[in-house]
Amino acid sequence: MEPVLLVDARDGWVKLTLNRPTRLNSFDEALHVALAEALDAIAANDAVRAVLLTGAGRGFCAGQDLSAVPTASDGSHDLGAVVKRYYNPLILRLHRLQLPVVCAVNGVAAGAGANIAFACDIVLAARSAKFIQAFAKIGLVPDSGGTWTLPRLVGDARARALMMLGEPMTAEQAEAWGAIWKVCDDDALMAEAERLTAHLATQPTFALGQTKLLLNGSSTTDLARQLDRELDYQRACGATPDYTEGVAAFTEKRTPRFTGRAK
Ligand code: T3D
Repeated sequence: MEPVLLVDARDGWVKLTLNRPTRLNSFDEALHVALAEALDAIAANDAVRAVLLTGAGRGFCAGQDLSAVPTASDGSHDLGAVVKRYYNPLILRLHRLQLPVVCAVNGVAAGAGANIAFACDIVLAARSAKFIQAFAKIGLVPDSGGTWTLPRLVGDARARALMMLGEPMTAEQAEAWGAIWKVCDDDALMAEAERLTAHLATQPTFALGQTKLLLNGSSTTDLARQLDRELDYQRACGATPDYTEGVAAFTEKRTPRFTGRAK
């Protein structure tokens, strides 16, 4: 049987492909477990300096597999248990991973699938892709951090309408509204996403991880505290070999050779 997650180790980066194409890569338990294990292995491996997340087939991810929601013996569903066990830890893994995570949205991203994409750092989408906050269509609230992330990306008015109406946001709207970095032609998406991830894997990884931490915290703090955090993180970056190398390369007018390390 095909693995539900394809893990493809490249030179300094890893490509993760959700691989349940006949179900539009919706999440069952096996996919959750495989993705959690892969992200934990990546976090523990200093040789990995960037991640690319994408989907197999014509969709990126249709959120929860609606045919595989765990059912108790009395026939009831505790969706809170699924969210607590799988979706919340997944979003926090992506948010806290001290590496750039690129997401290549190759097709429809619905429900949790859309919000998983928005939890990544740099999102590229195929021109034919769309993002659907499908939750209201089945009587649920948006989860996987969508109510936190989407209003910050596109503003409250758009987030509210997208979530209450469940209407698709096209890839071009997503780019124009600031929800994603870039739209690519469908046949150019993967090459562009791989090129970008490979580039990030050669960059000063420690500084990029610190940048991610600063951005993650910026909307829930005040300016004075954020300035203090920038000061601390800048001090840490200034002590890295990559800072020394970056300045030397600038002075010598050559391309820097970053190690990505903190020490
Ligand atoms: O545990 C919990 O439930 C809590 C957590 C919740 C998180 C969530 O994500 S809730 C939201 C769940 N997702 C959805 O409600 C989206 C459901 N899917 C759709 O609305 C549509 O499939 C799409 C808009 C995404 C795509 O439409 P379309 O027309 O391009 O494709 P399709 O024909 O609907 O789907 C293709 C196949 O994938 C189809 O199977 P078939 O008929 O060919 O055998 C369809 O049933 C299957 N599929 C699509 N989405 C799901 C799915 N199967 C299971 N679960 C899905 N979410």
